[in-house]
Amino acid sequence: MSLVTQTTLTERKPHLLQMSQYPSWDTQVLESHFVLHPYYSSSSPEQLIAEYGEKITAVATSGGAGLPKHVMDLLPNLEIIAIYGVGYDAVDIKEAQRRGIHVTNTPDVLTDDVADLAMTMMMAAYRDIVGAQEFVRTGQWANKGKYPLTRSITGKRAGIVGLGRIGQAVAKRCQAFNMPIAYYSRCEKDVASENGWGYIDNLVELAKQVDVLFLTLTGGADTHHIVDQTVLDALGKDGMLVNVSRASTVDESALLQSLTDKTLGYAALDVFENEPHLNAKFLELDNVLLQPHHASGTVETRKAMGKLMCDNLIAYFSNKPLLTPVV
Ligand code: 8YV
Repeated sequence: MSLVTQTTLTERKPHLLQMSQYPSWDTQVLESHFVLHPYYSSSSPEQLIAEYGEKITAVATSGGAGLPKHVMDLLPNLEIIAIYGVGYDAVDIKEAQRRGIHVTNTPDVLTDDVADLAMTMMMAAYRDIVGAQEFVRTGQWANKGKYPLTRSITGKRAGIVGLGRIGQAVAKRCQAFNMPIAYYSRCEKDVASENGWGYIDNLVELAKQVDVLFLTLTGGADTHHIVDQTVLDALGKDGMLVNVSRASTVDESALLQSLTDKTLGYAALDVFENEPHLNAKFLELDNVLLQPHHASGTVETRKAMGKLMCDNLIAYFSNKPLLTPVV
C-alpha cells in the first residue's frame, strides 16, 4: 500500500506514466486522479523519462505494450504497474517482485469476448463469410451463379491449448456446436473431466487428433514458439489454427511457410509478431483471417477493463487492497 495518506488522491495526484492510449472515459478518470505522462505518444520519450522518471510512481499500460525493462529501470520510485489486459508477459514480473512493485491486470471481465472472437473467427473461416460477402458485393452472385461450398462447423474436433479461463470459455462454446473437445495444458483440469474434455499431454499428438487448434494460453518464455513446425505439420493441410493468445506462442516463420505451402490449411489470427506492423507476407495469403488484436475490443468489455485498471490504481493510492493483483 502507498505510504502517503495525509491528503486525498485527487489533491495529491501521483505521477503516472501512460504506456498505452485509452478511450476518453478512462483518460478522464485517470486525469482526475493522476498527473499523466503519455509515453506512448511522446515525441521524445527519453526526455520525458529524464524529466519525470524520479517522480513517477505509477504506470498504466496494456497487455501488449507492457513495460520494457529499460524503462522500468529508469523509474526508481515506481510502486505499481496497472495492466489494461489479462496478459502480463510484457512486464518483467520477477523484477517487479524483486523491487516490491505491485502489478495488477484485468482478468475475467474480458473472458467471454475473447472466447467469442475465437469462435467467430473459426466460424467465419469454415463458412468463408468474408469471401462470400465479397461474392455478393461484387455482383458475382448474379453473374457467376452459386458460391463454392464451404465447410461445416458442427462436429469439427476442437483442440484447446491452455485451459485457463479463456480456454474453458472456448471449450464451452465448442460444446454447444457438438464439437468433440480435447486439450493440452500443464496439468489435467477437473472442469475438463467433469465435461468430458479429453486431456492430451503432448501438443503434437493433440494437433494430429483435431481439426481446429485454439491457442488460449499465456505468452512469455515458458510458451515461446510452443507451436512449432512439428505442431503445424501435425495439424496438417486440412487443419486450422486460431490464435487469440500471443504471437510469441507460434513460430511465425514456420507458420507463414506452412500457409504458403498449404501444408497447414488455414490460420485465423488476432495477434502477430511486431504488431501492428505485421509481416507483409500474411497479406498475400488467401488461407488466413487477420484481425487487429481486438479480441477484448468491445465497448462493454473495454469499459469493464478500464474501470478495473483505474479502480486498482485508485485503491492502491488510497491504501485499499488491490482488486486484481498479479503480484
Ligand atoms: C489487450 C490483451 O490488452 O488482455 C490482454 O492480454 O492482450 C488485450 O486485451 C488489449 O488489446 C488492450 O490493448
